[in-house]
Amino acid sequence: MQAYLDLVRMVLDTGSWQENRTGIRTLSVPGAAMRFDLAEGFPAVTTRKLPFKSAIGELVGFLRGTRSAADFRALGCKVWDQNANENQAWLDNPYRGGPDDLGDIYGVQWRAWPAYKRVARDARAQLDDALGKGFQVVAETADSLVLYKAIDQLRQCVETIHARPGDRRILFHAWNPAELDQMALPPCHLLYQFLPNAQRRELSLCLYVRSNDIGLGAPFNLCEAAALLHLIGRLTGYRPRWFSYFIGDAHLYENQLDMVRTQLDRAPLPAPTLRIADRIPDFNETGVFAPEWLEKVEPADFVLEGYQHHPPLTAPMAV
Ligand code: UFP
Repeated sequence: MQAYLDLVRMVLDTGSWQENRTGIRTLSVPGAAMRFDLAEGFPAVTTRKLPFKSAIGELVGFLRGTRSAADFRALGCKVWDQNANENQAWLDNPYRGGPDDLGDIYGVQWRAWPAYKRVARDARAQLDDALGKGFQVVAETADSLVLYKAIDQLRQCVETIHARPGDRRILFHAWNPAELDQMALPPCHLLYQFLPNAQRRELSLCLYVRSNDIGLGAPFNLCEAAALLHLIGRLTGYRPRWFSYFIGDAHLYENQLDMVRTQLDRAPLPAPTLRIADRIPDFNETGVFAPEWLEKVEPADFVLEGYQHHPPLTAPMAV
């Protein structure tokens, strides 16, 4: 995790102070990146204790399309409680469905992106094509039909890795402009692209994060995305390899500076490894292609092995 410590150092050394909606200033840098070779180990922060169970609980919630902080809590993740129930802008939002509701956040877009098509009334071939792909007519206007389908982007990615690994279009997106106003928090990690290497049977991932809290958010987001890459690699029979992590606004909140400075005084420890439970079939070993494990997987199926870390450190999360 030297790459993470280098990023912290870079933000401390070159960042400039910015005001933002949370009321807590940040030291910010516009544009940053990290790259990890997952063959060398799992990118868990070692200069403090990573909240691994919480991060995995959140990932599993996303995989199930969860939109309730109560569901995240049941999976072992409490990070959504404040966003659901204490952020005044969300409490006043007409789309909030009651206590614990988070709206159409990440997982809803990953697993059920609401997609519409408009087809001219006389375009019979287009209509047949859309109906064949699972769209349904939901409205009519004088000259056209409106069709709807919830797109499972993640499942489509897994199926494409399996069927056409040379495809350069294997990605899923959470930034749905039509629904940004229906979310407790617009997505931060928002674009995931998978890059299979069929010859080496290696799978790589590029992730784009528009806004990243480097103290608390980045270690969490790194862990989740790397675990997702491991899971998808297992389901498709690919070894996880390069994980590239691109950040738009990379920032440290003023009230986290002590925490990260303490981390810079600590020497990073060897990277742990991630083990995924045997019950989840490895396509290479079993020949069983079972993408339904995307929603059947449980937090306990992810185990961090050989994790050495320095003592825990905490800082408040800006909401
Ligand atoms: N944030 C992350 N990672 C996440 C997430 C939030 O770093 O996965 F959901 C941080 C980034 C930023 C704040 O500090 O939360 C979101 O605020 P904004 O929408 O104003 O960028």
